[in-house]
Amino acid sequence: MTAAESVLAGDRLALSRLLTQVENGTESGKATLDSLFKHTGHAHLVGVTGAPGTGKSCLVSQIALEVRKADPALQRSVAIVAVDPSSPFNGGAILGDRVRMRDLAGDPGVFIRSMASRGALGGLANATAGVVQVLDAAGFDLILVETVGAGQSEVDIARLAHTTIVVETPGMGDDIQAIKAGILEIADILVINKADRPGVENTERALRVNLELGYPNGGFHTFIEAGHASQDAASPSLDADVWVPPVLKTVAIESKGIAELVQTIREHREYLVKSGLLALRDRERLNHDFEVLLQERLKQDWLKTTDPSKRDEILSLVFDRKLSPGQAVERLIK
Ligand SMILES: Nc1nc2c(ncn2[C@@H]2O[C@H](COP(=O)(O)OP(=O)(O)O)[C@@H](O)[C@H]2O)c(=O)[nH]1
Ligand SMILES: [Mg+2]
Repeated sequence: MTAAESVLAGDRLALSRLLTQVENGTESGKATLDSLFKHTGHAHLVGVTGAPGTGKSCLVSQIALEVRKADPALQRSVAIVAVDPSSPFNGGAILGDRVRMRDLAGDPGVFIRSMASRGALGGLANATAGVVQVLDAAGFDLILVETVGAGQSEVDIARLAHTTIVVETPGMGDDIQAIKAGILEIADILVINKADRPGVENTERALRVNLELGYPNGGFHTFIEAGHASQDAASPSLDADVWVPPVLKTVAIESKGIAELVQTIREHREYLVKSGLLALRDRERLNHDFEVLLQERLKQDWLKTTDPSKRDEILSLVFDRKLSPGQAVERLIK
């Protein structure tokens, strides 16, 4: 059996090995990923982002537990990817909660993976995209990706995910901070975790006020999405109701609010399917991946046929302000 066949057959060891290869960007990993691509497109991808310590790991494992127990007949499988090099998934809350850890770990329908490295060429975002693709091909119905909310990674995860959950805690979202971070622009669902703590009402009010600023006509996201949409069949139907991100309260360590959160994820997916946005986002993401690879490939090919000393020579003219970067590129290409 090839590695791809083993993964498709549900071999967990083969899956782990492949994920390591994909993370490290090895040639055989890439080749297997290519051969698995036609099996992707089935999973629902949920990104969970927020500041360190907001309870993302707790929430993610609670969501997994809820999905596994909610509808046993469906046997929906869940994969968790933790993208937080500073605090691996098993180093945080999960270990502090051994009973639930055991629940998850003993469940063959749940697979947990921490991104061990920062990713080889193309960085963490690229490595994460590959890992998610493998898990999708391996047949997981729901893939939860936990990332630390820090600038670019949030945007990357929003591009990757169908549903982006932004996690706040009381005392964190009380000012205009949330908007500054551009967080509301990527949130499909806002969660105030640690709702057992004081100040929940303030956080909730602040988030709602910010949301109203973002949705003056109730159409913030629609506007953004429509800007990307071409006039083809995948354009979202204008009749579809606009999705205004709901604000939910949870206490992850007490499993409170989790069923509602899972229900909201389900509703968001239904909304995406009905409005045509699911297909649109999928196309946008694949288009982006294609563009990135094309650029990288053309650059690599070009570098192979170019004398590096010529490049340095022209670059030094830029350093001396004799050429602009634009002029330097033109001269080098000619
Ligand atoms: N009081 C309270 N503590 C929580 C809640 N959820 C998580 N925590 C605690 O917050 C800490 C950080 O949680 P963790 O899931 O590791 O946060 P992450 O860094 O966002 O992944 C842990 O000590 C958790 O036990 C909650 O709802 N209420
Ligand atoms: Mg964590």
